[in-house]
Amino acid sequence: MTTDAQHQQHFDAKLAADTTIEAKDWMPDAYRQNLIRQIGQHAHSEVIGMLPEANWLTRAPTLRRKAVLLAKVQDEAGHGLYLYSAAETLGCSRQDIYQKMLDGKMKYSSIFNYPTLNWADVGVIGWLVDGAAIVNQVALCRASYGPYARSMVKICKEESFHQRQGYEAVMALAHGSEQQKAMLQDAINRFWWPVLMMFGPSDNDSPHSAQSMAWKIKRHSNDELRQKFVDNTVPQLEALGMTAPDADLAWDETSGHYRFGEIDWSELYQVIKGQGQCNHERLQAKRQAWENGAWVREGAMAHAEKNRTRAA
Ligand code: BYC
Repeated sequence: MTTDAQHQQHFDAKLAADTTIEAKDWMPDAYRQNLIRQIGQHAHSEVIGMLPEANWLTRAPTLRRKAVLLAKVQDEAGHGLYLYSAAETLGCSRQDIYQKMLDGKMKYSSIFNYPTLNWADVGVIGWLVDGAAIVNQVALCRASYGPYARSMVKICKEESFHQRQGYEAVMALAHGSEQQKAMLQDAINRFWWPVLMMFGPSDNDSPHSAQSMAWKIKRHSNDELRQKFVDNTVPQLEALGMTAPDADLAWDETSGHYRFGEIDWSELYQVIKGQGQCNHERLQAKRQAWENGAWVREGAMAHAEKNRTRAA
């Protein structure tokens, strides 16, 4: 008979050999719960993340921009689906974690609690928000849990398209009228710091990081990924002729990285606690959509039941 100690030994050996853990493999319960937490939050972020951009679907400046944005928003729903499916392989129910999100008992990314006030915000989301998401998710392609890592590979390919369409949209504004340039700078000013907060609290204040890194779910710490994002993005900002709202942002020859100012952590914690500008509005929109979709779920379930009875 295999004992828990032997199971644990086998699990540890797989992690040490960088072999993925699969759904049917034995895994410590804390590893399973931690994954449900992270993947669930990640899935919720994808579907809540559709809302700020969807706000501009009816007001996109051209038909081409509208078609591109529609495709992007639809991609985000697809990302949610891959991630809810990955979470389900761990034994949780999709409906249960979705309900926890609707009840405010499970988190989603802080970034989606900021409003999209003008068209430039949509470009900035593609460029900066998806840009930050890629830095985080490329690392997750090597997460130790197979279904999560594989979903990340497909998601990263699509995010990469999203990031480029965002950059193309902001480039058009950066080469436009003085009014368009001002609109873009305003969007960057509002989104810059919240985007840096997407990477989570600093390493010293991140309760999950050490264990998640030991389990090889996270391959880099929150601060490492944040730094990588800043290093990637500042040259893009300069190419656009725009600035970041950070007087301390400067190239540091010695470290070979950009130095940046102190993040207002109290703002991140306020937003995470549900007290951001749009927390209430976002959850309200999702609750409403859930209620409005009741007839679709009932119809789909009745259809499935009918097929089951026929097959029996
Ligand atoms: N916002 O110990 P920590 C997208 C929470 S969607 C909210 O560092 P961890 C897109 C954290 O969950 C892409 N909560 O945690 C979609 C934890 O709370 P609990 C979204 C945050 O897990 C549509 C507590 O704070 N990407 O790109 O080791 C349109 C302590 O933190 C945040 C993902 O979801 C935050 N920013 O590390 C456009 C990536 N930061 O559970 C674009 C997947 C921290 O103890 N997730 N918290 O209650 C991760 O990589 C990790 O979960 C994090 C946090 C780096 C976010």
